[in-house]
Amino acid sequence: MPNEFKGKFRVEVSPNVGPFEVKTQEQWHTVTDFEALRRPPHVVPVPYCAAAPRLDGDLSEWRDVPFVPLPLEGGRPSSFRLCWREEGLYGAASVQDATPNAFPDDPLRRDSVHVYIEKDNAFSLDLTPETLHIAMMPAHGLRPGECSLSGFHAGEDVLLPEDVKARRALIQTYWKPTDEGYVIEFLITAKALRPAAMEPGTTLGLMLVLSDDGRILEYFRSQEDPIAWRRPYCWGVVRLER
Ligand SMILES: [Ca+2]
Ligand SMILES: [Ca+2]
Repeated sequence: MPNEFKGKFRVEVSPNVGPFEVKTQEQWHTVTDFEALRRPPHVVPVPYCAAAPRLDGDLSEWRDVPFVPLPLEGGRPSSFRLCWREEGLYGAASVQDATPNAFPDDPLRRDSVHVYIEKDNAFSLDLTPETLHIAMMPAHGLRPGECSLSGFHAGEDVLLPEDVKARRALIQTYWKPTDEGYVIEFLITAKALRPAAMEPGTTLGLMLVLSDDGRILEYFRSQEDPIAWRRPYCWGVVRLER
């Protein structure tokens, strides 16, 4: 049993709880599949987009961008697309949902698109200052426009300022109802992604979650875990390519 994992976590055998536990900072995590920590995740390329997508709910400019695969669930991915430019990471979600709803106070149990990013792609065992989580939801009143948003940085609700101008400097979104459900287009700006550089070769830990009335329809991640949301080593990996 190694005493070190990736040079930053202490791994100790615990005779009391399961096979062993991993200690990060002040918390203990029981790890039942230690080999999984070493398993290289599926790396998904993110293409460069020559022209900036317009955040307007029209996804025609995404036509040639492949859908983000679902490494664990299999099946045909049909919701998420990503591309990047110097100004940040763009995304589009096309969601089939007969009952789009808007309950921004409870994003995990309602209709929502979640983006989790580990900016240093360190496969950390817990949230760190380099992780962020953005939840995008159909907005109040179900009128097209900016999404209802909540955002967390390192597990704390400090990512998205109340001030609209300051918030748009970090995250820009647009949502629109469609015949099948709704679409969301977003830009997570380079500023929000620092210190990750917007250049070819940059890798980001990434988890995408699509939730319909609290039921998860699609997941982009590399490992199953009931609390994957706070375990970046379970997330997938994307690489910016040109
Ligand atoms: Ca568009
Ligand atoms: Ca719904």
